[in-house]
Amino acid sequence: MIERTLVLVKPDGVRRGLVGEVISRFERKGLKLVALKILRMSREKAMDFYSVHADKPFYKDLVEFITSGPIVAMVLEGDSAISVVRQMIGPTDGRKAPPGTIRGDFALSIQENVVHASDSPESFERESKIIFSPEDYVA
Ligand code: FUP
Repeated sequence: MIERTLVLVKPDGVRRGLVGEVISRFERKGLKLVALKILRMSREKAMDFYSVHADKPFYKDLVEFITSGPIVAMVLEGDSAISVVRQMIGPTDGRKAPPGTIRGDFALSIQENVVHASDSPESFERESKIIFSPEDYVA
């Protein structure tokens, strides 16, 4: 089934110059970019974006981190895009993520793990609306 998913290159990935690497991996896989922007998340949007983690001990740090610098946000489209992209980024903890995944190849941290990707169609619907407007998408 053709799906869309949201990917963020987080502030650590942008600072380290990994934007091209991340986009390139998804393009080579065959996923299509349908929206793309660079932005700095406001505190309000970050709190909303990570609201599912509001009761977790790491929530405050997570909001601080995602607002610490510019991020690159994109919407990718393709067959089973949500699960394909989740496989390509690897598990949350960069130390445990297998080589060949983005986090496995570029992260050694659970917080500074280079990328975010939606984990379900419902997450995509909610998260993408925080960042993109309908006019940001290619026709
Ligand atoms: P993921 O879906 O793999 O991005 O991971 P989660 O939704 O479980 O967590 C969201 C973000 O919270 C992670 F990217 C990093 C952060 N986090 C921590 O900082 N500490 C933790 O113990 C778990 C997650």
